[in-house]
Amino acid sequence: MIEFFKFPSAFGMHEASPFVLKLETYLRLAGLEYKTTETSDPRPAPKEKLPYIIDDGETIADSSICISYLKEKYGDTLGENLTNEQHAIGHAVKTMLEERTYWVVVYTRWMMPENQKLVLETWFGMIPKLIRGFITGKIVKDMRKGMYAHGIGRHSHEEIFAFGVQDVKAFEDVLGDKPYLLGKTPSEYDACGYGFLASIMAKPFPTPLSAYVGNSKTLMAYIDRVEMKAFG
Ligand SMILES: N[C@@H](CCC(=O)N[C@@H](CS)C(=O)NCC(=O)O)C(=O)O
Repeated sequence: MIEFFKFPSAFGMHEASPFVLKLETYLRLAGLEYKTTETSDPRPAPKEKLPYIIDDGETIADSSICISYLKEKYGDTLGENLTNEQHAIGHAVKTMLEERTYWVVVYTRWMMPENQKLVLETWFGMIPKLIRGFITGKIVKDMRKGMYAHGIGRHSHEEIFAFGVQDVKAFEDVLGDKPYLLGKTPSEYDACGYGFLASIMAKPFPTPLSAYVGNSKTLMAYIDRVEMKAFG
């Protein structure tokens, strides 16, 4: 059976990481059986990040590489009716969410002072107080460095959220009045769409971006629809 490695649930979500939530949603939409192992520490993971899976003794890391592996091994029933053009649109939307919108989520959780406090208490509260500040200080510093290297960290608060709103608006426009991103049935791209939109809507982190999504009937209905289909 596929062994799926994820973070423990947090903030009232199945999973707080958009990438982990994406892969779990894919596993469920594809009807693949898996067993979950929760870990708070991604450092022993093959790429020092979650998610990853172990299947038949093979370890595969990175949500997209896991999905390619699963499609190859178990068949791609979700995407079988999609045209090359639809795959290209799905790929572009997915890459937008993962390579840019993701950083708006990182900024939201790690750089906005009230959210950072909650994240550190939730994820690192179990570390003895004496050394906690030292460890979390280094994590936040590394996160800030990563954001600066990516480029998002060079923008103002307003500019960062303007980018985020542009992204989800683009998602909303591609979705239109279809039930799923590319048509009547869900595909791997909906696993990604749900993973990111649900992460943006995590209750404890209100932002201009969650306000935009929360005010969009189309996006809120979409989140509910994919959630219901995958998690029931
Ligand atoms: N490209 C990777 C990204 C995974 C990723 O960034 N995971 C984050 C959580 S959202 C992580 O494990 N971070 C831990 C760390 O960087 O130390 C994927 O698709 O799986």
